[in-house]
Amino acid sequence: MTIKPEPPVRRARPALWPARLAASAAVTLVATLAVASPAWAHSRLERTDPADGSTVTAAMSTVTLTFNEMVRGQFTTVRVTGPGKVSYSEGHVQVIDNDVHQKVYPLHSGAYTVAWRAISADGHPVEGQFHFTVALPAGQEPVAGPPTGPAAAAPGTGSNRLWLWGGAAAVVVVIAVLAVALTRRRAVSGR
Ligand SMILES: [Cu+2]
Repeated sequence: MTIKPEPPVRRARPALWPARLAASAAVTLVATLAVASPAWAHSRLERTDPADGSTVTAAMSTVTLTFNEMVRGQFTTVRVTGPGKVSYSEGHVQVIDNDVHQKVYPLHSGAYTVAWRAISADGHPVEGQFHFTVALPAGQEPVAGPPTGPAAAAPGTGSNRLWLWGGAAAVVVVIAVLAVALTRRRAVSGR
């Protein structure tokens, strides 16, 4: 009596490979986005008017940011926040060559933060902020100011990353749907 050895059980699960492939592709993509996104920032802020840390002693109507290259006007924002967290930005930015101009309401004496966000010529977002102080001579405080109300959240804070993650999530969903479709097809066709 001979005992035939059992053939090794092959637990082939071909229906799973598209899902695994898709999952690893999705993980790679998300990791790439998360790691690479800050490094894509190509446009660089070279100087500002008023300069970072400077003190302004006369009335001014425009804040100017000069970049090393032209930035896109669309989606480029400059929020000038002053005393009482009030936004002094008036209207949208105007982009002329490498300069981004932001009109401001008459500035009162106090500390100001300029939070900016720009889209590089190559489409990559960059952002940052700088500060300046307004110290007007006695009797020269403007009567009018910006419309009252607390400034909204600084532009670009988080929203840029949120957008990236949203895009990555959408890609993952699409890949997952494709993987399910592939798996179904294999199952129906009897592998
Ligand atoms: Cu870039």
